[in-house]
Amino acid sequence: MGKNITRKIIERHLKSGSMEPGAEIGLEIDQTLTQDATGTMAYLQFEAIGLDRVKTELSVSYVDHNTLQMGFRNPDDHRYLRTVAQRYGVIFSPPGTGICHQLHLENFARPGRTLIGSDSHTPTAGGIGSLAMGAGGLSVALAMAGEPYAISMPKVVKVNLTGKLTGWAAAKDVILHLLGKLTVKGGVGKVFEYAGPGVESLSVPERACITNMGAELGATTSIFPSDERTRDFLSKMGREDDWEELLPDADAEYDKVIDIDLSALEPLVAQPHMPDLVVPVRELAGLKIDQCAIGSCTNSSYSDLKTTALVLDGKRIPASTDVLISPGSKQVVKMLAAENLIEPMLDAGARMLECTCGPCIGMGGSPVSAGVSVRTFNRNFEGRSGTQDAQIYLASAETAARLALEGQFTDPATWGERPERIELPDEVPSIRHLFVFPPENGDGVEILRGPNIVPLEKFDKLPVTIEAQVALKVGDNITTDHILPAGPQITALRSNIPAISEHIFGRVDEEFVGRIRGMDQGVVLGGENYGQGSSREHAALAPRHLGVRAVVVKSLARIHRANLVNFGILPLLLVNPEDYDAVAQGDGLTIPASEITPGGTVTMRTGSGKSVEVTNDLTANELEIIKSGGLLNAVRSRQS
Ligand code: MIC
Ligand code: SF4
Repeated sequence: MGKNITRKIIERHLKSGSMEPGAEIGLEIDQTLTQDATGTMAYLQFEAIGLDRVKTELSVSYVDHNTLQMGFRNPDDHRYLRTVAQRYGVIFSPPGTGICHQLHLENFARPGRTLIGSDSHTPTAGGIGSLAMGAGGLSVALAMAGEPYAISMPKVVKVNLTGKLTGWAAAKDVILHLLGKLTVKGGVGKVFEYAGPGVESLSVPERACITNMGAELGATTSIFPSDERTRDFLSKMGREDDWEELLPDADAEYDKVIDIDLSALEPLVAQPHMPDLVVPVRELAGLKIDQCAIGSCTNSSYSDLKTTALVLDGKRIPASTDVLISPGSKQVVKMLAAENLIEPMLDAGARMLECTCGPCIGMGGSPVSAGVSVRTFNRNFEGRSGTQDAQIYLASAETAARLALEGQFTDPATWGERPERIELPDEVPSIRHLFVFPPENGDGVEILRGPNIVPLEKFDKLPVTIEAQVALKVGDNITTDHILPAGPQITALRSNIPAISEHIFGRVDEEFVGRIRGMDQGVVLGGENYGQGSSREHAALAPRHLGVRAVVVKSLARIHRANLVNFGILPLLLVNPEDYDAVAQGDGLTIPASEITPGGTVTMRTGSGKSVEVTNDLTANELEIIKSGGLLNAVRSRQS
């Protein structure tokens, strides 16, 4: 049987398990990345494992999410990250150098390698042919300790690209098109592997835009082949030696095929408040726009921003539209500066921000009340921008720049010629000297911690029977932004679980924390696709700190499910989805935890005597972890 590239990489890295879709496999991990908002916890956990040095081929710690440094917490975290990286052999990327995924693509990602990152958009590196997956911080800590990363063997979907992008259609429209078709849970358990004659028409940054936002499909990851265009990109980045060819066999088999004719795509936009509510831009003509934000790990490459500059050149943005631009890396800024492309953006009235996530995670740049904001980002969940009633639309850089000039949605048919599609210049300036490389031996490095960095707590084992109350009942598609909001104030508490726990579900129900504190143990009842979105393990760790012992839902998102397991929370699935209606917030629940077996069914009883059947999709290993009170306990007991 001919092999696809996903299978080829998995086969090379397989440590345990069989490659049958759905079976648990253990993968050797070559590279890891962390970012500041999830990184402090990941390195505290790595320290708790007790090794002297990371065991990976390459590990990088980026600081890009919270660089506002309002008060001591943030800078304390950054200093901890710098010193802990030096101590254990991790490369450190200082605040402002760039967004982790953009920097990793430019500087470190390699075709054929495995990468896990404590950020859900780690699949960006799939654009260069890495098998790159988002994970919780603890999973990344264990990978740095040389442990295999456990996932369920994904199905592989071939996305067969034909034709070529035309007019104002961009790579972003490829992934928006897929999201509109498949929805935010359409990718669960799958890898999207791009293939077909249309692949070669896309540059590596365009491919990376597509694999980046594959995260919004709920996919395990997305990947492109490594071909001559990949080689060209790596050689321009001064890394031709990192190239290897990685193509599917001519007779490669896939679990499913989806065809996309690139020539037929038009500019698309995702409407509030989900990335899958996709419509053509033309359908919104006439809607006034208060803000445009261009950047984020999806669309902050040199080609995105050069296109933006060319669209804005010589024009003036209306004063009623605020335009913010955050480049993906200092390398991008240097290239734009070298070609005098910053001036047209400034002259048009746009604001240049630091090379960070910025408005994407609500770090400033919040829209006006009920404001319409067109963003080149990947998520438009309600409230994520920092303005609860803002209306966030997601589009490509060219669409956002063009709409910024109009101050309202217009039909792309009226936009005239688009600027030429941008290729990297032959000479790309390096910023490699800005990374802090670790010494050969970090023994003498002192790790500096501020008062915001609170040591990890030890969790108890799963009780034989969970006697709990339903602390909260929520609906479908609950995101980790609902569970733990982002923004500068709350993200500054990522290294302090007791403090950040005060904000759990704060945006959904302000009473939640007070209520669960009054209970011995709590359960969260949810609908479909519970925990979609970010990889922040705090969305499992902090609820566990507050006493959540189980979530009972219709279905779960992959990374959040893994985080629940890592912190000893039972992820239970309703056997009959209609039982969701039979259980109310505040109901007592008795769960016979010790009777739970992998894939088995048990009966929960409610306070009013109703029986509700729940099952699970846990492996024996995962169940063992939960019973031990979480992965760190399980690893400690395996080591003793
Ligand atoms: C996000 O885009 O939601 C984030 C912020 O990058 C998160 C990580 C985090 O919450 O720290 C993610 O995508 O994993
Ligand atoms: Fe940063 Fe936004 Fe990308 Fe998350 S999605 S890594 S917040 S730019």
